[in-house]
Amino acid sequence: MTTLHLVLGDITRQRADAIVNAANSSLLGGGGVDGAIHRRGGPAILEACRALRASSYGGGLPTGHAVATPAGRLDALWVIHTVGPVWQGPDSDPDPLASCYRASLRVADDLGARTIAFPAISTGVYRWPMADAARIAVETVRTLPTEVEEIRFVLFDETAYEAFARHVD
Ligand code: AR6
Repeated sequence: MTTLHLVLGDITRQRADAIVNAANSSLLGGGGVDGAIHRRGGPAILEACRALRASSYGGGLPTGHAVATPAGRLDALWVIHTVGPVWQGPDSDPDPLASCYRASLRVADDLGARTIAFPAISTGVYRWPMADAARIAVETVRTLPTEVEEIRFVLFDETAYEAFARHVD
């Protein structure tokens, strides 16, 4: 059985088997969650990302895909990097965003992770409206078969928390 939890806070302060990073396709860092994860997790994460770029992901990680690295100094075993889509307006296809959650959970299952912490992917620099992103996130993880026992959404502010709370009992 999988339980869903919402937490208001900083994802880099979470303890979980896997922490999900809202990365970009370069895997080489950025702002927002990505910057915070690399800062607190230390250079081991970037080193592992560089190794991925030099091997399986020479062209970068495509949107909607996910890949794991060690978590460095974070209180986690792995960071699962996924690349959200950039909001292109009301006609934006929601599937790549749903795919980030599906792919991340698949990677978590492959790793044997039992707890996973997600940020609100695409809702910062990539501008996806929070209400819509929250609905997509919760509906996607709810309907996916997984061995993960706890899925935690870590929301950075009250607006994000409330948007997710609307979809979680
Ligand atoms: N903990 C939890 N949530 C956070 C944190 C944190 N420490 N910091 C920000 N948020 P973003 P994106 C929230 O921009 O939209 C990067 O430069 C934030 O308020 O991190 O997928 C990457 O390298 C927002 O609600 O990710 C990419 O280039 C949510 O996390 C690009 O940004 C996601 O914001 C990815 O953009």
